[in-house]
Formats: sequence, C-alpha cells, structure tokens
Amino acid sequence: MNTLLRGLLLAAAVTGTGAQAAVTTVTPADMGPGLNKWNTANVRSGSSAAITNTNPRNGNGSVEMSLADSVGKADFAYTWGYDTTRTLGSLNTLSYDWYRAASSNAADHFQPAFRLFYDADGDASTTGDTGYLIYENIYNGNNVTEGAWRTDNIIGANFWMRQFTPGNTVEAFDITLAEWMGGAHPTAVADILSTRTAILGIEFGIGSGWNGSFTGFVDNVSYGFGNDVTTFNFETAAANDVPEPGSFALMGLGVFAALAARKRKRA
Ligand SMILES: [Ca+2]
Ligand SMILES: [Ca+2]
Repeated sequence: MNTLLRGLLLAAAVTGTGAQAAVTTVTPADMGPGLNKWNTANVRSGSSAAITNTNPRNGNGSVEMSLADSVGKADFAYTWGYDTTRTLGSLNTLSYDWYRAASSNAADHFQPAFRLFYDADGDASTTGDTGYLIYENIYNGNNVTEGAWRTDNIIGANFWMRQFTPGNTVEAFDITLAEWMGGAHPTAVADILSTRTAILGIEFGIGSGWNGSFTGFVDNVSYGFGNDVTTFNFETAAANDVPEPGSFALMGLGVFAALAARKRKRA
C-alpha cells in the first residue's frame, strides 16, 4: 500500500463515522483580513505571531507567538460571521495543539488561550450581547509542561466569559460550555447563552498582563458543528503532493474514487 493511500485510510479511521472532516492547510499566503481567513490581531510592539518552521507539530510549520513583557499581546483569529448552522447547540468538536517553550519565564501556567467569539441570542441586529468564551489551562488542571506539544480537547472544558459591550470580565471560571448553553448566569450582567447562541469565529492568543517573556506555538486547530468539521494545519508552504484540502470527504469509497480521479488527472 502506498504512503498516500495508507495516510488517507488512517485519516478516515480516525475521523470516525458521520463527520466529514477536512484538513485545511493554512500558509502565510492564505492569511489576510475578512471573513473565512486566518489573520493576526492585536499584535503589540515587541510581540509577534506568524507561521514559522521553528517548531512544527506536523508538516513544515506552526504558529509561533512571542511576547517580551507584561504589555505584550498577540492573537490569531478566524471569523466566519453569522451562520445559522454554527451555534453553541451544534458545536461538537473543539481542540488545538499547543506548546510552551522552555525559554519562557512568564508565570508557569501561561499558555496560548483559546476563544470562541459569540453572539448570545444569535441575532445580528442586537449587538450588545457579543463577547468571548475563553479557555485557559489554569482553570482546567493547571499542568503546563514546557518543551512538549500537547493536544487539548476542550469541548468539555471550563470557559470564562469576556463581554464586549460594555467590556466586562465575568468572574466565574468553572463553567463548562454545556453549562453556559444551559443558561448559567453567574453574575447579573453575564450574557445568558442557549443552544441558539451564534458562534462567529475562533481565536487563540497570548498576553496581555503576562509578567515576563513567553514563546509558544499552536498547530492543528479543530472545530466542528454537526458534520461540519475542520482542522487547520498551519504550514510555511503547501506540500505539492497533497490533494486539495476539502475537495473530497475522507470516507469509505470516497477515498478510492478520489485517488482514481487524481490518477486520471495526472495521466
Ligand atoms: Ca503544521
Ligand atoms: Ca445579538
């Protein structure tokens, strides 16, 4: 069995049943402003965030993020906007790989945080009910090991709420996504979420307020709503011999049909 076929079959096995998982390669050339594109955000002076070949989790790249002091901050964001199929009620996959470099001297618990951008009632015409639900390791076990990649499957994890209008941190750090969706309201002003809460995008980032320096990496960011599952693999350049991402489902006969089509195309 050739390497490509074995890889595809393995991918199909890992994917399981039902979901049409697609791996999307993201290179620097794919980035930019607007919807459905990764872009850097809030990168302050002395901080950085970029796809580099310094420490790939897989392939040839990952997102390298660094800051030098407590004002440092850098984010990577991907926004799709309002999509009625992408709600807190349909969200079923959320994971990312992250790494804290041993050269970091900020407090031991800091690692790249993960954020869901929400609109509480899913109605774009009401804008005072948007914010972030934020995952941080410190509220989920606090066990960072430096110099090692880690995969965090965070669909069942605790998230805290940061409201946008007005800006407010809801001081509650032990609430799961399921509990938020069930209407948890730990403070009077917290947004009340439900199955209809729109998820508008995802982000990960470092800082601010991290006293000291930090260098870390992120790769293989996955989200899923029902059967709509995507994994982003950050790469410095796309491999020439990889099939176009998302061009077919890695399932059953689809694998063989795609291979046959590819072979015909090359002939
Ligand atoms: Ca990669
Ligand atoms: Ca709204």
